[in-house]
Amino acid sequence: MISEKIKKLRLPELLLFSDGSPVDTAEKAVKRQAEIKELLQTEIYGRFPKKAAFTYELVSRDERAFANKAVQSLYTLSFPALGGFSFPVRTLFPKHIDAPPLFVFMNFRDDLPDRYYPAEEIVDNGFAVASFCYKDITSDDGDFGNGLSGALGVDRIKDDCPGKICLWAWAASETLDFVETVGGYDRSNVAVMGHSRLGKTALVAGAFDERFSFVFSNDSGCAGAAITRQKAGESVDAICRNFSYWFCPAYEKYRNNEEAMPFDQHFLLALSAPRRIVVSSAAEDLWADPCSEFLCCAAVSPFYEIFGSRGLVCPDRLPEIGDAFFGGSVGYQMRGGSHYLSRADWQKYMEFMRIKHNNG
Ligand code: GTR
Repeated sequence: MISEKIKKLRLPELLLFSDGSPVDTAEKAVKRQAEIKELLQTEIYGRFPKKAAFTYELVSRDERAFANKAVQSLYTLSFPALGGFSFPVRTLFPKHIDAPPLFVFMNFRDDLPDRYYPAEEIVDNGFAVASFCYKDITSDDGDFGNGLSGALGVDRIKDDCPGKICLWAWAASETLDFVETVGGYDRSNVAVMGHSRLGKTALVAGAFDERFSFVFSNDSGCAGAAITRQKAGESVDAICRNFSYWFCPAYEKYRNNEEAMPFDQHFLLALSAPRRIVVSSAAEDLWADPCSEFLCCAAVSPFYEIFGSRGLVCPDRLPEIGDAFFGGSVGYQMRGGSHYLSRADWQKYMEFMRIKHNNG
């Protein structure tokens, strides 16, 4: 049933190189990932910026956060080679665990507590968090003259110049570089996570930085974890009408022309293989389209199998509220309710990390 649905989508082949030769070994799958990385940079997200050296400064620290259960710190990261561009990063470490797994969490706001960030509950569960607010990287609009975008001199004339998603994803990678210098967490268990536009961003960050052993994409929909072909809700045309600046200019040519795309969103998920992914949907989030998000997880699974891992493990039916398919390296879960990053979603991500904990 699922394979029939996927066949009907007539997706571009993940397991064929662009010259038509087969991708049938793990070694070839890695080469195919390099090809796909290039493709997604030229066709949708733009060029991922180069790493940059940074300095950091501790701004404030609360050693007794959340009833003395956690240490919460605020830092500023500065990038001298980028004209002094800087952004704030918050860390939160539980005290009762020496090397907790870590979330690099991109949020819409910088406050704590926040409705998308149940911080106390996360540390109580034994997880650490390094977070930043995406608007501190560059604004969420078509102005490319501010923040990281201004510092890089992004030129929107170029077809493959980075869109905003790519710039926010770069900041997730730099945040991880920074946390590595601070230490105090389990380096083999680091997740990158975001919701909605930042769920798309989490997938891009995971694609470009292999240190993220877990990639969590919450309600990311169009240009995130949903297959674009025959998608319900938001289309390429709709997303480009409202948010063309999230992407490189080349993406525009697929407006009302999805069939011409030499990729679909399972290509993006494939860049994180064989690392672990969870795609979450909310049942009422028809704009994101839960069904297309689910099918994307199924469509990337054969790519995981080439690496000798299982992709999505699920019954042969469409998902229902309360499903959490966590048997393979590609997880999918659907909760009831609308577009939101809820406590229930966080609980699922923590559960998945506990099950799939890397021991070395
Ligand atoms: C919507 C947009 C979606 C999604 C969402 C969000 O307006 O159409 O693609 O990213 O915003 O980020 O909240």
